[in-house]
Amino acid sequence: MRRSVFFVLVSGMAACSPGATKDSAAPVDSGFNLDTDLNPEGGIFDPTKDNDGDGYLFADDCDDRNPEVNPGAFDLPGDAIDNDCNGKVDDADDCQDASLKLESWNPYEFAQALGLCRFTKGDATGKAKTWGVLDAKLVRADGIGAPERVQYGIMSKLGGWVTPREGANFVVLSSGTARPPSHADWVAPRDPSFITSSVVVPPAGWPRNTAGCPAPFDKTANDSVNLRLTIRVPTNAKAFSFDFDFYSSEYITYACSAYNDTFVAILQTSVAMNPSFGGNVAVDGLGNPINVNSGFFEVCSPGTAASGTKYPCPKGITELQGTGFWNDASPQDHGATSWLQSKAPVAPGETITIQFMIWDTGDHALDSSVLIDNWKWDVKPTTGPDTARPR
Ligand SMILES: [Ca+2]
Ligand SMILES: [Ca+2]
Ligand SMILES: [Ca+2]
Ligand SMILES: [Ca+2]
Repeated sequence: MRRSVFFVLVSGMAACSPGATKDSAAPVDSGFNLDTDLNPEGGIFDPTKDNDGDGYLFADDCDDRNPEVNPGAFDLPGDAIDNDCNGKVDDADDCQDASLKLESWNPYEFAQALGLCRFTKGDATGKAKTWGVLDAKLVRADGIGAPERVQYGIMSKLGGWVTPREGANFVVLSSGTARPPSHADWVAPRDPSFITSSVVVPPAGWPRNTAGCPAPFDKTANDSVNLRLTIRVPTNAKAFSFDFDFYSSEYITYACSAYNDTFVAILQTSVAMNPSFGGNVAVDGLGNPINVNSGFFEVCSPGTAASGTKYPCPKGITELQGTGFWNDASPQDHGATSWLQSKAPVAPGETITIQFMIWDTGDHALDSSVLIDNWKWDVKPTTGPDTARPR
């Protein structure tokens, strides 16, 4: 009876008690004792305080005995608990991103297309202090300046085969044009390539190449675009994941050269990560970046690069059709990774910054693009960052 009594007494103070509807008709136990009945450990339970130490007072917290349940948590699907105290059990955020437009220039809509559609403020308190996006910007690789508008877009499909991993849309960033070949502003990623005059300084440690391939000639990020998000992490999240699909026109002629473009996702977190990763969480298990030299580059026509590297291309070229990363006369030009999933650690409740960015390395030609989608929080810690094929 302890549980039933608890919910009867607090029903007017905490609107989102799990099980409140089911239990509220139960008879009141006249022998109720505030100190011993409410706290399962038998300690003092104080309705004026934050009894579980999760940063949310009893009045704001729908389960003040469980630090994993509060208005700052994300609602974990399938556990039959209203983890985020919004009164609905197991309700995932519906990003309702179907109405977003290809040519959007609102960075918050790019977060929404990714699957991040809870927005909050840095000075929020009490129940209003939820997890969510605090700030969103579309900038160059140095975190300032404005990319050309055609370098970013929101798409529901690319070519004949590539569709979202979550919701109705995904984000596209490009060192060329983030437009389908049917669009008036599209420029072929190779011959001629999309070329701007933008040359900026990338994050510390970049650009770099895969071990065994030539280092970049210069240390600049050319024609860069950077979706920069500042996010308050849910109080119950220890990791997050996102999906991406990297395309490059460098295959196969320029594979393993000093020109290789890389997609990076630079994470700023309080969790210690392997410093050799250069802050990048879109890495394989060895810390290698995702580029034309990655073992994940499997959507292509088989060949051997000038470096001697063999590309078995087990996923074939079907996914390239209609994407613009395609040459009827020479199917061995262009390739992609297909959808991959990266996972990285965070500390519960902290504020992180993640910068999804891509640029041309070595010059401004031979463009690369990346599709990004399906942001998800995880209550389980990860040993990553690491990248794998999603299930
Ligand atoms: Ca609390
Ligand atoms: Ca909920
Ligand atoms: Ca839940
Ligand atoms: Ca370019």
